[in-house]
Amino acid sequence: GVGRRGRRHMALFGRRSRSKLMLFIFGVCVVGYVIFSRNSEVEAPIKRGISTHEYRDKDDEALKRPVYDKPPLDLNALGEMGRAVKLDLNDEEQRKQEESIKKHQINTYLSDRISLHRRLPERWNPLCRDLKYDYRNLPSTSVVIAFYNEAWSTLLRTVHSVLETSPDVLLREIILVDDYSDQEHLKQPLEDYISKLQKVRLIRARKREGLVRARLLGASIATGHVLTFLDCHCECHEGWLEPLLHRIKEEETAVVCPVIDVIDWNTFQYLGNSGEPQIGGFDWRLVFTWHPIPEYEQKRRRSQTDVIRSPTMAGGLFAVSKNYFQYLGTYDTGMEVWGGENLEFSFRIWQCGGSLEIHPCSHVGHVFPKKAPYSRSKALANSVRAAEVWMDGYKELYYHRNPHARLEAFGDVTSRRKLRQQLGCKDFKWYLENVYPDLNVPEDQPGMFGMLKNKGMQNHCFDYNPPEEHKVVGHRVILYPCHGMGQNQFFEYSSQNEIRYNTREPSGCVTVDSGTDYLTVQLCSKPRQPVPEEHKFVLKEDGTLYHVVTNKCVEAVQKSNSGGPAPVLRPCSDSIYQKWFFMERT
Ligand SMILES: [Mn+2]
Repeated sequence: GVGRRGRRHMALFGRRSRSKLMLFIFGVCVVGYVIFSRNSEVEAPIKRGISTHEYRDKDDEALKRPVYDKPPLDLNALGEMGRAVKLDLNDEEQRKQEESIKKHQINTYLSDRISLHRRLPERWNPLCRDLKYDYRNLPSTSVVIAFYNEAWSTLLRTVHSVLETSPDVLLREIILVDDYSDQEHLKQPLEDYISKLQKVRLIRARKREGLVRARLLGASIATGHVLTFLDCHCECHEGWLEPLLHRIKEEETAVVCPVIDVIDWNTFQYLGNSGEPQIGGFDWRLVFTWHPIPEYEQKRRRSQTDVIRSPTMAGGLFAVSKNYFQYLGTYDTGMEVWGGENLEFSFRIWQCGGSLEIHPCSHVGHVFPKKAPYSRSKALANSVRAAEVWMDGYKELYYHRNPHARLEAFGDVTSRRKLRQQLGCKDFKWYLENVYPDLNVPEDQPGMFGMLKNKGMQNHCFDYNPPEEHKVVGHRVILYPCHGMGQNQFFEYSSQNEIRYNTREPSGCVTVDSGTDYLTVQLCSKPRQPVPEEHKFVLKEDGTLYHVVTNKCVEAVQKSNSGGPAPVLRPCSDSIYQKWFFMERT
């Protein structure tokens, strides 16, 4: 039964690892905090006095009961069933709405007018409905939600949605971690509000800790077998929790993410869809990326409701066995604020013997803000820590594309490297070959990457600015004063004769803009696929850049038909404007 299982886990790894984790937190972070425990249930390993026998007589419907039922459905209520909302506002109200967007990068003016208990439409794969769960034997979970100056309604909608969609028998508690917010509504008013809610606890950091240490603070007082981390502006879909816990019961070394559905920051429309979710990757700037599920992974899965292996996680939302999280070395507490910690954790999970998965039947809505609400200034140091500990020689591919990262003070990583050694983790080559074979791994042969400079036109380099963050193709390559910062002036000449724009993933390849003499960028062929002839340029010993298909050479011209200097295809000559060379840095 639930009770016996709970106690067994306590005996096995509950108390001891928890106190270790506490010591760790105190030792490393030297953090003071206050705990507001608003209900006494957390002390008892068994929630409520229901015996195994009584459970057995009830059907799944009874076991599925959430901590709280949602209020009766009012289809006319604003935003009900995840519908988009547009308010009819006068000037004054309009001004207030704009202000709220400025402050939170989320339309919290509108959020405040939507029920904290609204329902979401059913958007999961219909097959998910047929999955049965053994509620009596699933592990319990503590949901940890860290926040910093979060708006009232987005935070509390998250809390209510967890309480109203999580089976009472599975949810041990919700732990809210206040990462030293200074806004008034998060002080006494929040304490008063949650004191009326079952199973909700609040813990406050005594100084700004950042996401990583704030989450660990929450984890340190968690009593559930599984830690489920959520962001503080989420809405859980019915049935979101069971698949995560089921998978962890089945495989304790699995770290499982829900499908993250978009909630629009301006209309609060729920944009979940029941199709196949995307998985996580990264590019060589160590920026997280989304991708469709690769074919080899589709073949591995036996059913559409099977978990999907993912090379990386987006960051905010996942469930992990508390015991396994501890074994893996929790988080890198040397990481500040946020950014980069998701990739570090992803590399560590895979390289140290675990697996990172997305469960297609677990859906959680997340409000993606208009833009990042607080500084990402620490994200660079965090990424460097990830590269230094986990990427071996491949970290050079990152540094080549981000020369300024070499200068970043990233602190001491000795203990993290030691952890890697102690756990006997595999190397990054193994990770790339086995977990992320679709990622193009640049060759970066000496002298064949960096800025592509012209000999005749002084200090002018190939420059490419993709139209959007998520779309690499479609613009023309221009020439621009060389800046040596990598990024949009970074190109790599491959052994397959491509000029690759591969700071992004998937990478782009320079080719001729058809019907013109200008150069543009198209997607490169996939790893192990043949290279299209139009992508082939021969960089000769004398610096000539010869385009094979057109039988022309790349020349720097001062005035292109779009105005500024650009590389164009011209009949080959001895002109110094047709001579090019790579330079790593200025
Ligand atoms: Mn978020």
